[in-house]
Amino acid sequence: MKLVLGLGVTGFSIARFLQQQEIAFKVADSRQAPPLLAEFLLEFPVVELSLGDWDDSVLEGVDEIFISPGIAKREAIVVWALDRGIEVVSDIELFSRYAQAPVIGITGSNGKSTVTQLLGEMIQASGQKVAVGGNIGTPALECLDETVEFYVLELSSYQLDYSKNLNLLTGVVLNITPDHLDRYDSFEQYINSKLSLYQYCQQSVVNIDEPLVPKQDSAVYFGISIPKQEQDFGTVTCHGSCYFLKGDDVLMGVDEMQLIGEHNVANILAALALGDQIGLDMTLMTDCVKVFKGLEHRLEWVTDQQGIAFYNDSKATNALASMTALRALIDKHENIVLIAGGMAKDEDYSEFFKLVDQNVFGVVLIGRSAMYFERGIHTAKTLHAQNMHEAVALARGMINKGVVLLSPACASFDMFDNFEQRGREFKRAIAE
Ligand code: UMA
Ligand code: ADP
Repeated sequence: MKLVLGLGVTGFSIARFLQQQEIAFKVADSRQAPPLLAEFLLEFPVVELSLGDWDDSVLEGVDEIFISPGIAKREAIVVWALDRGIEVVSDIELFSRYAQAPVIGITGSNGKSTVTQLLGEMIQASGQKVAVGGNIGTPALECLDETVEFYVLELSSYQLDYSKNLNLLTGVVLNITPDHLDRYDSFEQYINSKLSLYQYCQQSVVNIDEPLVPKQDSAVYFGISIPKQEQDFGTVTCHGSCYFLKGDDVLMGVDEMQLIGEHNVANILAALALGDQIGLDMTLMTDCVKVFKGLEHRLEWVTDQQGIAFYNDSKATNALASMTALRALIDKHENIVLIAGGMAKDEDYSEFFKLVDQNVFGVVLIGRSAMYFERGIHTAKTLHAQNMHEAVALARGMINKGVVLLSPACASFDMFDNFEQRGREFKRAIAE
């Protein structure tokens, strides 16, 4: 008997898959009312379901557990299972046992979704059938299909932690900065979790600018500077213009990409390196880059209204992500008004405050962290708003020309369901 732990989208996809395979299973979730409960009861009326505080009796007769990534290793149920010698594995590992086509794995602290989506679009443009999934949103098991020719999976450290046997054609750890430290005993543990991806890769792509990723023989490298070897990817600046390179070959101008910011230059280089490694045509890939507009809520240009450009960067839930967005905009715009705040992370915001003070004209503060941010910001003008409509109205009133950027540097749960809802409210407020 298998046990499915967690009834979010991952748990649901595992249940569906096991049912299809006619493998017996039961389900447990530590929440009394997990998000997909009603749908589950409708679709699986006779499957045994345990809700609420973990109880070790649920492990009786279980020979393997398929676990959702949101459940930490320190949770009692995981500790009990491991004590009893029961295997605890991710949905990604289950997926790997059945996937017939090559799988490309993408992890890192930032940029995963952007690179995953762009590579998916490149493969699709090459006329091959591709399925894109994993941490980006669609659970990997939902992607399984015999007609698929390539799988591109975004992998979180949580998913890697519960995996032991993946089979990846190639993969990349884009970058590593402190994140999810509530789940790890140390930063080193988080680094090792990310780096574990490479042990499953037949080939690999490595960011030469990321000192935390060890150099590897036969890897393809990417980085912002001029490539050292002919198979590597980088950039060069010549007479004031910057170009993407493979070895010595100029691929396209950086100003031809739709995305903005140096972080996106790195993301594009990573996608080009992965695509090249799996044999995609270079012109076809650069054509994709030229039209790729990025994902919703990631430094997404919304509209220009009377000289003010609005950007939605609701996905920026930590200081570093918001600093990345600000750095992408400050060179091009003089007046920036930032909408920030929410549930602050347990991290040091001092560099973020410094960048704001040096480069931002005004800040509209929202959410629980508003007073904390107010104390940290000294020279930029600050205002407070109770909701997104008020925030947009106040931000618009602060400048005649320039940029209004929603980049909260905080989680959204104090005012919104998730970062997507926060971003959509921002866009609705602008439209109204
Ligand atoms: N939870 C419980 N008890 C349980 C099970 C879950 O309290 O028994 C809680 C978890 O602590 C967590 C929440 O429920 O706070 C959701 O966890 P989950 O594992 O059930 O989540 P899913 O709905 O299955 O979604 C997961 C990923 N979520 C997490 O890793 C927390 C989704 O990534 C992913 O898109 C989806 O699988 C498909 O692969 C989200 C995410 O926030 C976007 N990921 C983190 C990130 O990107 O930083 C890693
Ligand atoms: P992830 O899926 O890893 O969360 P996304 O592609 O969704 O990453 O981007 C989320 C945010 O992370 C972006 O809005 C941007 O602020 C920041 N970001 C993206 N790519 C990078 C990168 N290569 N380096 C640093 N920050 C980045």
